[in-house]
Amino acid sequence: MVLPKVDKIWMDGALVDWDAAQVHVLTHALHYGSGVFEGIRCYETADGPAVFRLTEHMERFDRSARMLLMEVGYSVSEMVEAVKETIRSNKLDSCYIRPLAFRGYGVMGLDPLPAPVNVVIAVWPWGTYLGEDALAKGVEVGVSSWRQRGVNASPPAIKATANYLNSSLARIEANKHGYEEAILLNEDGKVCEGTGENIFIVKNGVIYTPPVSDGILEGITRDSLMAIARDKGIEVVERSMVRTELYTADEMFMCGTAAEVVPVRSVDGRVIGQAGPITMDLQETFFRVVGGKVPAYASWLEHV
Ligand code: PPE
Repeated sequence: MVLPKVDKIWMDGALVDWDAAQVHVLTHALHYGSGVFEGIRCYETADGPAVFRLTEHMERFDRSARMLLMEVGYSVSEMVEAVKETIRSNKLDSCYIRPLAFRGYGVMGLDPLPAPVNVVIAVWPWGTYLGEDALAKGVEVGVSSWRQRGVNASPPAIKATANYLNSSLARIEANKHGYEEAILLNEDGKVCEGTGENIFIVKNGVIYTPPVSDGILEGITRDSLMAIARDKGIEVVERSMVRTELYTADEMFMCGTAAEVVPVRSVDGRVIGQAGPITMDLQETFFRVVGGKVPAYASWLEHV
């Protein structure tokens, strides 16, 4: 997406003008991918803008940083407040939110620990992620020739900037082959995730999704949809799955903060079909939840 420009960016504790949020070319993270980030969405509700599961996102940010021994310097609750302040200062009703902590300027070499850490929060309007028709009509995806790394190499559970090299390789390939998104298998050949989404299939009324131990990012949208589905009385099973199970699924969908809930129409040209009833029911409930229309899930919304 071409980045739209808003007014202010939060940088190391203060709001600065969008154009002033700059770093030196010798910033450690530019050379070694030494950063952690989050992707969060703020939605318009009847009670004003509300951020979906903001605290959980900032807790994951904190866990990512701690796994890399990175001192963010702000607590989870300070980051939560800073996100709200950034949205307010830009006067946005809905937006995408990108907190990022990275190793800064002053040190080179592969030991990152001596480098200073910078923290920023940017917000901008971000509409649909996988194209205009994706939410209603679904997308066509292909299994990538690139593999998701094993859990002992650049662990997928850490939302690190460096990890997205692999996602980008897979996305480039998928797009060049005419698919809207890629599915990554892990080194054991198990189905893992999309380049920026978790995966679900539906078979005989049961929902299946790969477990964290197969090397996925533990998505907050994934967690939300599992809870919503179980509350509807639908069985949800976390278990390993293989490529051919995707081909023979009754329904398939992907989910993530940016992508939201997207039906999958085909995998490697094997037609699954139009968006299925369970997929669309979950998608419809998801959008009502994030829009503040379902009281049972009100605690997931943090008002700005
Ligand atoms: N897997 C990966 C690899 C991933 O990047 C995401 C989010 C997910 C699963 C879903 O996680 P969650 O957002 O908590 O439900 N991808 C973010 C980055 C997208 C981007 O292009 O940048 C996002 O959706 O914000």
